[in-house]
Amino acid sequence: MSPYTLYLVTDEHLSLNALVEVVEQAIAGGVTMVQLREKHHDVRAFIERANAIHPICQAAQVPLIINDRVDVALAVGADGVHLGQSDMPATYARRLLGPNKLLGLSIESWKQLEEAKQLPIDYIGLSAIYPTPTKLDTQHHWGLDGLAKALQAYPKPIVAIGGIRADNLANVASTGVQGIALVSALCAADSPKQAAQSLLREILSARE
Ligand code: TZP
Ligand code: MG
Repeated sequence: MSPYTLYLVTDEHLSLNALVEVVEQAIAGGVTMVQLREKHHDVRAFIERANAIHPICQAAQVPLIINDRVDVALAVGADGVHLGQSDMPATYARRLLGPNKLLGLSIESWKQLEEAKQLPIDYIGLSAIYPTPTKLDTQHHWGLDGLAKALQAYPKPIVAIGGIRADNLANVASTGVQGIALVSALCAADSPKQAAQSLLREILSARE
């Protein structure tokens, strides 16, 4: 199974205890990748939160990706970084991270997707598939058609993100996209473990 298959992106509003609980449960339910996404914490708290979930990811051999910050990823020995368009340029990030860390980049337009073909990255996050209350400033909504065209246009793995929930996940997965990234469908679930189990089952059966 691709490591991108069921990709948990953590909700920045979770307390430290709740974050640990969500990551533990989501991994127990089958998530294949975890991104620690922090937008408002200072760097010290970011490192503290990364250190709290890193051993859980390591024990399960689930890669831990750090959002935005190459320095935090290097400091805690995470498995990779996910960059946005206003973060450190991918070429610099690759130089600092070396060849073996995973590097992802959020793509919000066709122009950015074309540019990404030349960059030293491992995958792109196609942002956003649908509008979502989790991130209110999304620029472009790709929809299923845009996703299908992006899959034809871009040679490396694509992770779909934005507004994907239990009721539309099968449609997204049936495009053949390599990964599906979710914040609220996992972090706001009553049981992140059960949510991960059933979402993973749906992805795998939609791909058949
Ligand atoms: N990037 C694009 S949309 C998004 C991010 C981080 C949020 C996705 O959250 P949800 O709750 O899965 O719609
Ligand atoms: Mg970012």
